[in-house]
Amino acid sequence: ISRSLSEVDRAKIARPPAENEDTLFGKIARKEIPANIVYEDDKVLAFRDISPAAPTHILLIPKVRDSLTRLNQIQEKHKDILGHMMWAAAEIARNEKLEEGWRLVINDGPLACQSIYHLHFHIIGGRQLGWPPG
Ligand code: IU
Repeated sequence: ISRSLSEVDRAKIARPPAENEDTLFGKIARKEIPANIVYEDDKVLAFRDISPAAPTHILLIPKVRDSLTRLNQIQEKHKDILGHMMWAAAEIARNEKLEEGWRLVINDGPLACQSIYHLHFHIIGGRQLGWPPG
């Protein structure tokens, strides 16, 4: 059973998302399901990762996915929201007092283990991080 479950998981990860296909993060952005929100404005939402990889592990998403499924798919029209997300990430890191060091991660696509196709930045810190990542 565990083998077939992991095959299902792998299939989900590998499957290219349809543009109109909703994700968990769409539901969180619309407040249809709860999340531990740490930052919000009209464009973006940030909440704590349910399975944290470090003492601070926050996910930052655009509220409207538009066609922002993964970084590989960005278009010129997304430049403003991407700049805003970078600014918000730094603001959140400052709020979390991560000035000694933190990491901004985007897992882009199957080989990078992207599992949810609504663009998200991982804000990770609060401990000594290793390099290179796995
Ligand atoms: P990834 O880069 O697509 O692999 O990141 C997805 C993240 O979403 C991952 O760190 C999960 O722990 C996290 N997550 C979550 O916070 N809440 C959930 O209900 C689910 C995944 I499913």
